[in-house]
Amino acid sequence: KSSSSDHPSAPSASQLSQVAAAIKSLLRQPDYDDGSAGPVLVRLAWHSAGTYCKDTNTGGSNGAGMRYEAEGGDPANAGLQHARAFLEPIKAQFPFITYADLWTLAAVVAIREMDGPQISWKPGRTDFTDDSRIPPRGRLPDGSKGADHLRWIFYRMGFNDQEIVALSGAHNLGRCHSDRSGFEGKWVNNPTRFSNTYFRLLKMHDWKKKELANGMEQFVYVDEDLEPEEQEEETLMMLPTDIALLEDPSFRVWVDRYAEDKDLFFRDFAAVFAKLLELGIRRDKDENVVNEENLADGYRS
Ligand code: CCH
Repeated sequence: KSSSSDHPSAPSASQLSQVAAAIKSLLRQPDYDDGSAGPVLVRLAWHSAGTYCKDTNTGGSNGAGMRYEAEGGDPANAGLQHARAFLEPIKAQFPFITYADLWTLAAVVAIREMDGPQISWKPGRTDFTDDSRIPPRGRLPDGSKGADHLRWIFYRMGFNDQEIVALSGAHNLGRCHSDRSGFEGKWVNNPTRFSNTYFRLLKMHDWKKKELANGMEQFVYVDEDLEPEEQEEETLMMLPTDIALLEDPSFRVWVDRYAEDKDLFFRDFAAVFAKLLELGIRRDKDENVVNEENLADGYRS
């Protein structure tokens, strides 16, 4: 066997199942948001990977750069310290797992526990030991923009239009927080259960532009049949980027298909989320991660 097979940080299958069990048991958080850590854990994994640039092969989920101020303090990552804090006891209990593996595995476990698809995931990511390889800010999407922006951001990672729409279906989960992104509210009524409801609501409702107190614009749907207090409670929202999926003809094809066919959405989401988590990660034929340190040691895959 080549030396690369003895990857120092690759945990065994039984070690990983212990970590997965521990992640499952922390998902229920009665005092946090909608009672689950799941949605914010999914966003942590996505933002850790979504910095990838295929032309320069920089960014991506290897490294866990959000532990450093340069990335963790990016306003685009506001609120994700909660996700990292939820996972800290697991890292303490299982020091053999890297942060980069833990953050990505947590999302995969959370999605499955929230009734979503099983997503394939591989260990072996390493953690940066300084902030010298952290990608520049500005690589994550801005919710106030439109279809051109989405393409500019996601094409850079190597995704196509269908994959952009499938990934966006993650907005079935969780909510916007006015003190994090400045947007406010949730996309679906049950934001801790993974499904294709986001696509169905996107098509079904007559979304109205609303200016928030902070001057930001989002889209809302208000059920006029409800009492005013109930309306406040039940108001659902969409970001301008979500509405762009509805209005752009090439994105719209996939909104329609995913709204109709939950199984297709689950299959496509599982494939594209697995791809997201592997961006920028090079593996040898034994699936071990090839990183700059072992390349520097003369390693060849
Ligand atoms: Fe997202 N997302 N996201 N998103 N997102 C937000 C919350 C979540 C955009 C903007 C926002 C993806 C794509 C996009 C989740 C998963 C994914 C928020 C609210 C904004 C704004 C943040 C806050 O205030 O806390 C934009 C723009 C895009 C462009 O495509 C993709 C891709 C994924 C995953 C596959 C999840 C989950 C949340 C909920 C987080 C929570 O804390 O509840």
